[in-house]
Amino acid sequence: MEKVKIVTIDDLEVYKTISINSTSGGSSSAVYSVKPLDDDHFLLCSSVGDLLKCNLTGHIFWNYPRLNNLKIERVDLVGNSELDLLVKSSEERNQDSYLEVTNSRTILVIDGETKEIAWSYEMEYDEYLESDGLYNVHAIDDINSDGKNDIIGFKQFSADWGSGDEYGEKTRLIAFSGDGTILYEKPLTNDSEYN
Ligand SMILES: [Ca+2]
Ligand SMILES: [Ca+2]
Repeated sequence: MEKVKIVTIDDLEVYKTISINSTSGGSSSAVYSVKPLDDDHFLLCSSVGDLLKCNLTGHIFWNYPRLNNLKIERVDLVGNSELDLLVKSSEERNQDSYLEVTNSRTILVIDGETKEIAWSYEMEYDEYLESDGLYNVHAIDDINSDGKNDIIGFKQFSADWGSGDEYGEKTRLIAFSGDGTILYEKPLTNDSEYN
């Protein structure tokens, strides 16, 4: 939760403090910028979160997902046999910049032949706030036998950690066909499989 303080221009007194449920994760080291749009609305961006349009009550009108630490895999996923680009966020921790996130909210596939974005996946804002995004996204062998490679990743809800439900209902494997169709999304395991 972020707090934005609004000050009067005359005497710089704080006359209002707004709470915003942003994706910055309350990182104390994040750097923020605010751009007023009109009397009631402003843009909020930070060095770790998504771009948000908010009003003075803290309501978020829209959010634009952050794509950072870009990592690209070349693999044939769509179109002709030309290699395509799977665009995601790197998961390698940069020791010099702990501001960098290590998960993907968005993944993109760019068709190697047309150079156009073939499809993209964007995790819903509320789900991203809870789960921190997709981890370990990578291309895998062709599992739906359409002649193209496919993609796998997982989501893990931090609320599950340490609560005895680390591999609970909300923590899921997600597999995409190379063409963007979700092939399955299911818990990594469940009680019966433990047994
Ligand atoms: Ca291709
Ligand atoms: Ca396939």
